[in-house]
Amino acid sequence: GPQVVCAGETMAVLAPADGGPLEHAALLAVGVGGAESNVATGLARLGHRVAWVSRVGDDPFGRRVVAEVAAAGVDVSLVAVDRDAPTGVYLKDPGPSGTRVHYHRAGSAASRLHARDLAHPRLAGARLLHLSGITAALSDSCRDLLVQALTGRALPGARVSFDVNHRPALWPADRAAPVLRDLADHADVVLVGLDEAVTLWGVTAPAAVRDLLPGPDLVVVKDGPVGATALPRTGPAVFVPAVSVDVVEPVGAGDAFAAGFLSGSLRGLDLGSCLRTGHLTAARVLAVPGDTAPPPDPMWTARALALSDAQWA
Ligand code: KDG
Repeated sequence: GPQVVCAGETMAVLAPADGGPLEHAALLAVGVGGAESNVATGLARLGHRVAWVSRVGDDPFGRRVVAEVAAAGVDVSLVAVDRDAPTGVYLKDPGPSGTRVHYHRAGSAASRLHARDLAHPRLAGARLLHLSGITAALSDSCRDLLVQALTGRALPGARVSFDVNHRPALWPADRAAPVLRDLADHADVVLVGLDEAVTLWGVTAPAAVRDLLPGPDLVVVKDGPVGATALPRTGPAVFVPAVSVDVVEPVGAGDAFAAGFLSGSLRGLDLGSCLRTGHLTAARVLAVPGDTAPPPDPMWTARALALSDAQWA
């Protein structure tokens, strides 16, 4: 069975082929994106056995989504095909102040995910279950899946990692803040952007985020191009600066960071090496228009992990 299980919605992505604003686009490029399947493909490409649990519509985009996730080496055998609900779609609208997203996902097949979708004997031995706060905004049954999983009832024995992933286009900060805080506090590992923590909870420093979330063994606070801080329950916090990249399109970089970080953690690396692996993996996605990218070459990663802190920075 898989070592890691990721569960959540994945959509077809339509983005202007010329990288310009959607309003004037003549051609749209079709891709695939979903926070948890982005993490799943990242982990699979880093050599882990990963299953992705989801639902898609019985439609061409559903088949496209499943085919692309499977092509990265992810086990998709537990993805259900729903005959009466469509695969979600989202549009990217690049602009001078970043990429805005527009969702067409209300009532999607994946919004019908529920806790029972994780109750499969093949998943029983997994070490890690990865989830995100996006799922909490999709439907009651989706939110129940998170609650069951985070209270250890959905996949007993697996650690749970939770990426807060507040999506303002799905729900405003005032509604999301208490829900995401409570869910995150029940996880074993939490990943959260400092920008998100500011918007949701009004905290502006990694240590303050940690104070807000006493439950998890580990909280990782990401501060974009500055770097990321891992704050364990006991022991000192570890900060590692990000690698500098020319950003082509940022969507998916957080998921790639999560894949790299969690890969390091599954391999038993120290926190600094986990953070470095996260940064290196994120850098690859930042440099392409799509939401996922092949991870760095393992030889390259090994060399980067061997650098001293001074050489890395
Ligand atoms: O993290 C990237 C995701 O946000 C993107 O791939 C689409 O899953 C997605 C979402 O709900 O925004």
